[in-house]
Amino acid sequence: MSLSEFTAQLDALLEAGTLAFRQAADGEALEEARVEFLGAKNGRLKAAQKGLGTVDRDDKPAAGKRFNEVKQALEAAFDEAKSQGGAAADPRAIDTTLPGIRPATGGLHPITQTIEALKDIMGRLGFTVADGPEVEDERHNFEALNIPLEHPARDPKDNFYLSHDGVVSQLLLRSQTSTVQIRVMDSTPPPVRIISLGRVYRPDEVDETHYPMFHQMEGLMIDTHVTMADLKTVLRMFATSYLGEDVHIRFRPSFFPFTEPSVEADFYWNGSWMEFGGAGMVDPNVLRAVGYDPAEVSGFAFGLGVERLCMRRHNITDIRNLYRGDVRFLAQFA
Ligand code: FA5
Repeated sequence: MSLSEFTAQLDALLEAGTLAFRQAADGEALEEARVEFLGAKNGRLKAAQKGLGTVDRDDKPAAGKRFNEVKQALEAAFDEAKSQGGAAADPRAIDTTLPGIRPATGGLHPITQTIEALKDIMGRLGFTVADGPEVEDERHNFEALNIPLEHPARDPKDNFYLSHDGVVSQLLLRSQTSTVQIRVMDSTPPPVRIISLGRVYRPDEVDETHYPMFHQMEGLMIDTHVTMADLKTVLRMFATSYLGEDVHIRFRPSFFPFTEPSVEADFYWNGSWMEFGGAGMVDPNVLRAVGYDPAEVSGFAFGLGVERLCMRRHNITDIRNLYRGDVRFLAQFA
């Protein structure tokens, strides 16, 4: 046999053997393939080795070298197949009584979970979800909400106005979700029954219950004959649904430019009252600003702090824990 015939035979053998090892579906098939190609007695490699004796004397060193290379390559292909597919797929190679390894999965942030829960509760009370942008203009954040230019709430120091090239613009990060009330009433005739959940921004000093970015749930209901009793009923039903039947809530008289009368709502927690929202009957000036007739329709609105509700529900005593990004804290809610 010539050297080239011998090496061609070896190459074909290597290719066929490697393929057979790779394609072995389980440990048994892999063992069969091993016997066929690498078997010490009748294996195909053993058979090919016999051809070595027929190669010209001068070519023998090269032929022998090639034979050893192919032998090693075939053995390596077998070892690899064994460590990967073949042996692993063999049911006898797996101890099914060992405890499994739980895959590491992520979880939703507690505030995201809270938002979903609030949508669910309010959805059952007939409120659908509306949305608005976080970058707002002064009409939606102030003017249409009956907050005139000279009102202290519009002070640039109390808001995050956007500036461009050092010039302060008329746009700001919304300081309340009440902006969405205006957007909805501008675009839909009454009746209205919506909630809106999202981020708001204020340059507040950070402490246990204040953060410069937080979430609010706005609620708005406009119809004929909506009263303060409806507002209190809805807020009470909402609070007991989310915080439990035993939660104590109270309403205090308050003031907002866009509601009259206005209240603030508190829940009782760990020995003191905590404010969780503001609410009231929509001021006739607001109804007029969006083209509604205050003689025809009335309504209530509320804006609740989502973080504070989440904190009360899960007994989180410091709002900063929600935004530290500490996995040990967050994992409790996964
Ligand atoms: C308002 O923002 C009104 N827009 C609410 C409203 C809507 C009144 C509709 C009437 C009608 P206030 O500034 O009180 O109100 O904020 C509402 C709630 O947001 C607070 O009760 C509190 O729970 C939460 N909140 C306010 N500031 C912060 C803060 N810095 N960090 C976390 N939560 C806050």
